[in-house]
Amino acid sequence: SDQHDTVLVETRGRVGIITLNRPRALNALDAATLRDVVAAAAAFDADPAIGAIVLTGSEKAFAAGADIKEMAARSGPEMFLADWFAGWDAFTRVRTPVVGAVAGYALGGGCELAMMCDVLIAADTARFGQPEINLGVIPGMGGSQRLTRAVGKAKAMDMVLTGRQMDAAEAERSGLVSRVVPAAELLDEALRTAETIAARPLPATLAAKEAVNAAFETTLAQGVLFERRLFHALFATEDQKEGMAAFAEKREPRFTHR
Ligand code: CO8
Repeated sequence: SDQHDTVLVETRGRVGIITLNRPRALNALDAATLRDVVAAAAAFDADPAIGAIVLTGSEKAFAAGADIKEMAARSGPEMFLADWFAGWDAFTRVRTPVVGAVAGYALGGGCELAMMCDVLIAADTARFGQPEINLGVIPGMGGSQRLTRAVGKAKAMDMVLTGRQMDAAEAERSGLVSRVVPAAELLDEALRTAETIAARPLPATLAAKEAVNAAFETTLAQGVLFERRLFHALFATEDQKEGMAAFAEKREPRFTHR
């Protein structure tokens, strides 16, 4: 396992694991964490031996927000000229599917980072919130947009305007997370899910992620057309031929691209 300043990076089979590791700051996301998470994710993305990524934190906190102490004294022009938080966009450009595994606090930037993951699994201890309003600001890493798309206007307005937290059950009810599991099973469940994804034919996996993400960027007609063209393109892959032949022959497929 590889040591960075703010994250632990390891691989298990075809799964790359990134663990936020600033326990004394409840994994608050400072500039060094941004650098390390993006670098680790990009390295896994470039590694053909990795088919899925798990991003997780600690038992107590996935991440308790952007690092407030790092930002507190900055001026408006400084924030603007540094384009504070823009670096996180690189995390959303990772093509390899990312499974987020959240236990404890996912607040502010922590909630926003969780929402950048593709599949989000929560421990029953997870708490999600956008408390920035209590600091005199608003979400700055996409929360007002991704939370609204995830849970709709009613819940998003409620959370962003009051700063109140959602527990894991409400997060699942609201469609913010894919599944809730007992805290002791969180990492196993996330790893199993990532292994499942990593075992699927890679061209279809990458196309599937692009197609779902297109739903957030396009009209319905454009999105449906984009999906259909990707679907057609997959007929140019060995894995489509093998997958459909294996079905007809009632045997397990042997995929080329994984
Ligand atoms: N930034 C920096 N340090 C933090 C953060 C954070 N977001 N969250 C916790 N820490 C630090 C604490 O300061 C404390 O450090 P120290 O021991 O040196 O005092 C340590 O982590 C442990 O935290 P607590 O002692 O507070 O632990 P508790 O268990 O008592 O409380 C809470 C846990 C409820 C999560 C509490 O820590 C908390 O409320 N944290 C802040 C939550 C928050 O507001 N998050 C949103 C951050 S803002 C954001 O993400 C979007 C951008 C907005 C810009 C804001 C500019 C000012």
